[in-house]
Amino acid sequence: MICSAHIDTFTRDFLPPAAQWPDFMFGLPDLKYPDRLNCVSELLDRWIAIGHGERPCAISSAETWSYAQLAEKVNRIANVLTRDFGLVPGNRVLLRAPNSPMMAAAYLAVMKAGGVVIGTMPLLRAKELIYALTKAKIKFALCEAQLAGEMEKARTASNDLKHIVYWGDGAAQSLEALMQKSGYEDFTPCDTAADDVCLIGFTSGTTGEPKGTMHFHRDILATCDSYGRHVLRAGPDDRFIGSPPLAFTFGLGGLVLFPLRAGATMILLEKAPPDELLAGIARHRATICFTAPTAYRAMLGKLPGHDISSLRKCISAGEALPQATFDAWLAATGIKIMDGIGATEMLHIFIGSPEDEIRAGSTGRVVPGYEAMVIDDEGREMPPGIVGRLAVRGPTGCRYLADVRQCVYVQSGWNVTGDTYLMDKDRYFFYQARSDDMIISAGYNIAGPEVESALLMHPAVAECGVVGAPDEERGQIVKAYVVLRAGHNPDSAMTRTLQEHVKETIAPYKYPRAIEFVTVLPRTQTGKLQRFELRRIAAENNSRKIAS
Ligand code: 3UK
Repeated sequence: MICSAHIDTFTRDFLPPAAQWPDFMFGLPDLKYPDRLNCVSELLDRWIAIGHGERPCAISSAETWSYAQLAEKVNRIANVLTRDFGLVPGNRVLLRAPNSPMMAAAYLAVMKAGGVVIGTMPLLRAKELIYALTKAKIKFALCEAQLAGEMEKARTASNDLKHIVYWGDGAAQSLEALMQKSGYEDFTPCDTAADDVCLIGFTSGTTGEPKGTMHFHRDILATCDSYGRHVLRAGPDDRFIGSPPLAFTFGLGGLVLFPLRAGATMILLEKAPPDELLAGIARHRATICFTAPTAYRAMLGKLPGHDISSLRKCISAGEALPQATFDAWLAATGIKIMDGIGATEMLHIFIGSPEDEIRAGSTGRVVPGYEAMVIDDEGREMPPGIVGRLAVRGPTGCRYLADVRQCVYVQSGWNVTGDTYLMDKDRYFFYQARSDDMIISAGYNIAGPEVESALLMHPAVAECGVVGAPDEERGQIVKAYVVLRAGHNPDSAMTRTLQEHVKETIAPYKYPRAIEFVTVLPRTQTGKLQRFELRRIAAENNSRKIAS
């Protein structure tokens, strides 16, 4: 029995019962961690100890911190939390800020002090903050002052939250002011167990209430030592940039954990819409970019005028990377985008291949350290070539905070992500759809993303979303919502052109019988297409049609 360092045992008390855990696998030699482990010692302090302290670590538009400077900020924040506010190991701390070196420092400080960090997206409203505060019984918050509005509203409505410390406003009691005390520059890492919880990632909650996924100190290193080391393969000269918020584990891994594990540099942009991401890559000579497929598409139109020759690796996740996007990016930049599927439950990417093994149209092969298979509705493993549900297990996995949906995600020791996949004989995985996004039209199963990929191959299409619309005769029909590129007309001739294009590209029965032209598509803060929203619109339109 490993001895927890948590004095506040809340996260341990609300872990799922052992029988509902996924199987964890540590076969890879890189994944053998000692029983006592604080991930921040490994990610950050180790570099100082081996003389890497003067290397650039965190860059924002305003400043550059070396490894030693970041480590000192982390120590100072950890001292403020424990000495000024009485944080004890196991306490939860909510963070609220745009991506910035200070936000990264706050993440690391909470974990170094043995606390449990809960990052939140800047756009969240008080209602969503209160949900997290209540669900995870959070007493402390660190917040960038510009985001105080919703934070204060949440404070009044929360029984749990006792202390909010702001930074960035120059106030006498600001976090920076408190950090200045002498003696705060050093902090001994809390002697946590490898399996003490250090992070709760909330899922985006597109289907019901957000779920809190709990991750251990060892999980933080495991994602770096599986995907990071074996697929991404970054080095100390790499400079990481990207758009996902750190509150989204895709962003935390890609912009903080992987760079630190490699001794590299993180470039943290407060806002990274396509223009600013491109400008950031050029200005800071970024070498590795993490973002979503839509952002690669949007950047394609804006490449002229930006010198992105420093870039050597591009990673895409969050939703499927259509082949048209892969091809266009390769043609424009010479870089093969590395697609990878990850999930908040799994912490980061578990299927995805290094550049030299990429096959266009496939998410890739399983990441070393993980196992993946396609199963049928009864949970039986399917041979190559059969479409079914994706199941995965490895060093990380799903542990929901007090949530009955644990038994939906974890079945017989496997994490069942809710995605439909096909694996070929070479063990490459091909994404089909979210299991609940399959369109069933006149008895045919049609995967919306496949129709989207076909549409995106047409030069007139900028963005699109394909869902099932209710239809009396066929049950559902394939309906496409299309954003056209500038200079193309949203008329019936275009509808026919696109329908013909799909029929010529994939099996004709999959063509969109209805096409609606729109100017934007509904997306989550993490860049995912909100298909449920399109389905709702499609169903509403339909009932209006029936009524009229
Ligand atoms: C979908 C993909 C096809 C898939 C995430 C990388 O997206 C992340 O986490 P979420 O919890 O969503 C998980 C679900 O998103 N998805 C993600 N990547 C792909 N579908 N191709 C992909 N490449 O439905 C999955 O089940 O928001 C991604 C790293 C960390 C993450 N949290």
